[in-house]
Amino acid sequence: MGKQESDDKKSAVPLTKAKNWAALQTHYQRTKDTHLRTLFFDDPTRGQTMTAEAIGLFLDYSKNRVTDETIRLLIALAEESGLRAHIDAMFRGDKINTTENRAVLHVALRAPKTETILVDGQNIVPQVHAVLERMTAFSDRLRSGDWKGNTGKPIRNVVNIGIGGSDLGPVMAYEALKHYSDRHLNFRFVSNVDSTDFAEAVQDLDPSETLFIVSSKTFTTLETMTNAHSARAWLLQGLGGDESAIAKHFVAVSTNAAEVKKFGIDTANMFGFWDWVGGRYSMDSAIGLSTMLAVGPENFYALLDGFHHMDEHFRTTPFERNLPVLLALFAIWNNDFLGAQTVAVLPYEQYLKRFPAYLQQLTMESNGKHVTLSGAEVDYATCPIYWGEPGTNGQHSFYQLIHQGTRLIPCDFIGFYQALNPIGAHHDVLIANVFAQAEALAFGKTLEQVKSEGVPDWLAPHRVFEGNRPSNMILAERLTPAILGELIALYEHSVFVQGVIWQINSFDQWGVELGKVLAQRIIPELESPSEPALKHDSSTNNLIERYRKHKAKS
Ligand code: G6Q
Repeated sequence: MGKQESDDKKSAVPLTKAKNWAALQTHYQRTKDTHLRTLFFDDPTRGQTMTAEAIGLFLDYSKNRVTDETIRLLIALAEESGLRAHIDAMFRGDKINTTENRAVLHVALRAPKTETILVDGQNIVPQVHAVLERMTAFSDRLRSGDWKGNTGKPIRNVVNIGIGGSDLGPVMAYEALKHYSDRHLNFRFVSNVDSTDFAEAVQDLDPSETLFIVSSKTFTTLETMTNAHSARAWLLQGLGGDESAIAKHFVAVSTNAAEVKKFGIDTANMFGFWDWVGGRYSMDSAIGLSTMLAVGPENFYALLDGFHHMDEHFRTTPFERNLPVLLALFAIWNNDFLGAQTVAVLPYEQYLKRFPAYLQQLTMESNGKHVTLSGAEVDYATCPIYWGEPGTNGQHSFYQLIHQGTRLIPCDFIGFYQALNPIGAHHDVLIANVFAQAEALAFGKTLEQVKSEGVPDWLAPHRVFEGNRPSNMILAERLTPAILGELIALYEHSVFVQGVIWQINSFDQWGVELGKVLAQRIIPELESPSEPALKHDSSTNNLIERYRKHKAKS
């Protein structure tokens, strides 16, 4: 980080002292009692005008508790926060991840070959495409059966071993794009250090037809290395202990060639990426190798195109029509002014069943921060809790709380005009439900309405829906690889915008560290044959002693 940059960061006006923050607070006090029913009654065109459409995505934001003035002030806040300069700095490759002194260039992973993006004076775009070409060649060989296992059989099973950013993206993309995948290949994903995860993933697999992808940026992550070693032992046991089998059955995705080699994987079978790709922003790097193997290089390139379309939309579109910016500003409004503590992401598309889990890491690891870039404690709420399930399933469980509970839960609904597996009336029923949910949340049902339906007085309060629950509706034609790329990049950039406004570093994750360090200390205490001298607090000491007493003696 240059001195100038650090001085700029230090001199940023604290968010709560920003002119437009104060203006938004006043505005909130003035408008907080206005119901969405009133906003829609006062402006019958609201449902058409409060929408934005670009690159095949349609956003209806009319059911947020906002007026034109709210949006004007939120955009003014974004401008006052220097959002434009921050966007340019990210795309230019400035080291905006200041606590790790790194550039943040997931946008380079999907940049066309003709672009130039410099990191430390070097154009990184050719390196990105070189890896993509190697991935393509490998995918073609494996998918065609040309890549053979040690006994000469083609590969039928692909097991990705990775965790966090090296797992959630690959799993989500595999599920999301299953429609486009080669059904002759089986895909499994092992992440948890719980041995059940590995055992169940391989229990019906033939080692001679199985390829492991060890996906780890650092190649030192405890869970991944533990699973990789178990995979190695399982494979060697199944193939008669022939060490030369490793080269045919293991590939690595990593930035750490030395550790890959140490593990015994030929670096010719390693697909690299770079320190300017954060784990949770890496699914479109070589970490997406399992995705490419599943859907083929052409679909993978279409996915990258989708990401890139959103990058360009984000970089060049005025804020008032900029989808990630709008999504971020409503999130800030709901979080910091309306006091919402969570956001529910509710895709009405079964293939997106892992999308909420993926977004949990993207949003909460990025913006779950309590100090600003300059190290000052924030005096406002940062990242809300993200969660969700596909519709309509959630409607029959937790939606009750969204409709009638005491907490405000803004919802992002995602739906498609066309089903990938059209059968009878299913899709109309599905989409009727998502529209109905957003309608019910916004407008509710008053006591008068309930009574007019003949509901007795004693029952009426239970049947009242307050409404005024905000939601976004995101629609697209159908779930294609390109649309998936756009959706992911939409949230990536929305997270970035929120981080800029909150003045935090969205790209480090120091919070993950402490537990890791403490676990390393406890492992030998659990394994030690003699009683260890425990120096933890009384609770941790007691738990360790109890576990040692009761654990199965192996
Ligand atoms: C993501 C985080 C984290 C990381 C995992 C796996 O942004 O950094 O989830 O992806 O801890 O790390 P490795 O890829 O190094 O194994």
